Amino acid sequence: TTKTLFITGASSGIGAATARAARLAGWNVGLFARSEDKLTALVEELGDRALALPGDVTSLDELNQAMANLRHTYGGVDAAFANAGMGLETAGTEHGDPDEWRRLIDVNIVGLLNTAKAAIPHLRARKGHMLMTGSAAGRVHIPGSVYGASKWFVHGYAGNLAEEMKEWGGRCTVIAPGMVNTAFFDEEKPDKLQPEDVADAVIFALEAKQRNTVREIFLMPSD
Ligand code: NJP
Repeated sequence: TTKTLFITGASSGIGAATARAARLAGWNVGLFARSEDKLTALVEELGDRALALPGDVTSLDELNQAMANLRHTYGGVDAAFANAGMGLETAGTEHGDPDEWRRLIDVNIVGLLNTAKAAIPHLRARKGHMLMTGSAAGRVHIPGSVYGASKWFVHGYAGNLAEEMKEWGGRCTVIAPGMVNTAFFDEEKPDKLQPEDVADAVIFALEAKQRNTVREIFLMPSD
């Protein structure tokens, strides 16, 4: 049977590239993000094995509804990629704005927890796989220390969630890219990763044999 992947932040960048790569690899895909118009356009491109699921990761209710809708459409959910996230050039400490810190933490941290909480009851039924986008920025603090710390959280959480999921045969993976050419940064630079390159890493982890777990992938531009 065809497997099904749920993706947050699917309207652009790494999430959209992963949706395309997963369809090519034969997966059904559920596309979650706030921009309904972009999700609809992507479904038109990908066909009837893709489903638009508009919503905001800061809402557990919206995620629960999306997961139920995805299971209803394709019969189950095998994997979930918690990829939605925001950057903040001004997320430093001395010059940062506490209201902006809270917004960033709500999306990058609470949004991740909400996504895992909504996905796990579905994944459990299929010994499924949770993937999330961390960052090499957790080590080097780009773009801003609060952003870097929010991505460090992803890595710390994943190691612990992996233990929870092991109890029922589930797997957990963090994809940690260096800088990627997406809407995340304003300027295009040739020395960045392409979103398709990050998508390849996601597919590698997804398609690893069930007896193996890819725990973390650090993907950096070679130069
Ligand atoms: O950026 P972008 P990326 N609820 O801006 C969605 C991490 N990362 O692909 O809601 C639901 O093209 C937003 O959709 P919309 C980064 O931290 C990046 O680069 O419609 N969705 C869009 O689809 C992030 O975790 C780099 O606006 C929400 C997506 O998130 C992940 O990669 C390096 C949302 C953002 O797509 C994907 O970012 C690195 C919400 N509240 C890690 N807020 C890099 N680009 O260099 C946002 O190490 N989204």
